Amino acid sequence: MTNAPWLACPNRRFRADVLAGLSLPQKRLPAKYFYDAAGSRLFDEITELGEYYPTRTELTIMTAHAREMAARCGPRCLLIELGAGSLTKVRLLLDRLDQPAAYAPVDVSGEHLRAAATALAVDYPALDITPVVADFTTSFELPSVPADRRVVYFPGSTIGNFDPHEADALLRRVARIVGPGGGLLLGVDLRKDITVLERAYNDAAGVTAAFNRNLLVRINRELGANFVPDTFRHLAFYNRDQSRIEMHLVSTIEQRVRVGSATFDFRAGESIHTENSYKYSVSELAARVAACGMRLDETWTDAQNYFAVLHLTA
Ligand code: AVJ
Repeated sequence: MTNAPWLACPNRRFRADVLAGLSLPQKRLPAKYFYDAAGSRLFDEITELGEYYPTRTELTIMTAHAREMAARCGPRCLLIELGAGSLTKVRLLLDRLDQPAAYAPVDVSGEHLRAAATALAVDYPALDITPVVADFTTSFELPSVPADRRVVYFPGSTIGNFDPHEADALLRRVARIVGPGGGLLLGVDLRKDITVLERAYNDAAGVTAAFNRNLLVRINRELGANFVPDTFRHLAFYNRDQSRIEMHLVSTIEQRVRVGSATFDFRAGESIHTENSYKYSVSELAARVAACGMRLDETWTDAQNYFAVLHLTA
């Protein structure tokens, strides 16, 4: 396992993004900042909730079809995982891959990634594991190992966190990273009954609310702000026109908040838009992906058609 010395000045970028986002007429914060150590733990808790079907459903699909997926990846592939998190799903793939050249999980949450990679190395002693601590929406360095093919594994419907034009840009970058003939194994949450969608982001135990508010806790700690998280209410709903779940933090009172030396005023009821989670249909996604230079090779889904895993070729 090698170390990742890059990721320069992460706080400066965080500060700039927060100040810019809170200055917009509709205040917003980038969802990628949810994943500090506490946020990553809370997200792992979300994946265990009864209401949150995506992780469980994707795991079911992966379990049922891991052999075919690994066969599609081919022998001696370099597997690059984007937004790797806790490295749970990839094990199903690693168990079936034919002599993988290396595995490079990429994630912004450095501590969390390193701990997960260390645990993975215990179970896969022969595997070359190179964790890359980086924001995969910017350029990052990959290990230069000889491989027959490069495959990007992008599970969890993280693609859903990107606005359509950003998703296109990311898909084009993936096509470039893997090169002609390379692959993309993409997990995506599908459109479905709105009550099922909304329940998944409004769990009874309040874990998603805590996950959402933790962003303010993180801003307080890392940027010297004085948010009172309890004065912000968790709001999550499905926006039909945009086919997306929106998460917001709604100020319950009129207040002024300081972030470093800047101040921001909130009206009672004013929100910070913290996340979009777009829901796709397979045909729409296939069209998007085709426009980005890849073709749909295979689709696997669950019995309820809640979630899909796609194999695409660049
Ligand atoms: C990590 C993108 C899959 O959109 O469902 C879970 C994160 N946000 N609950 C999602 C999330 C609120 C999430 N993904």
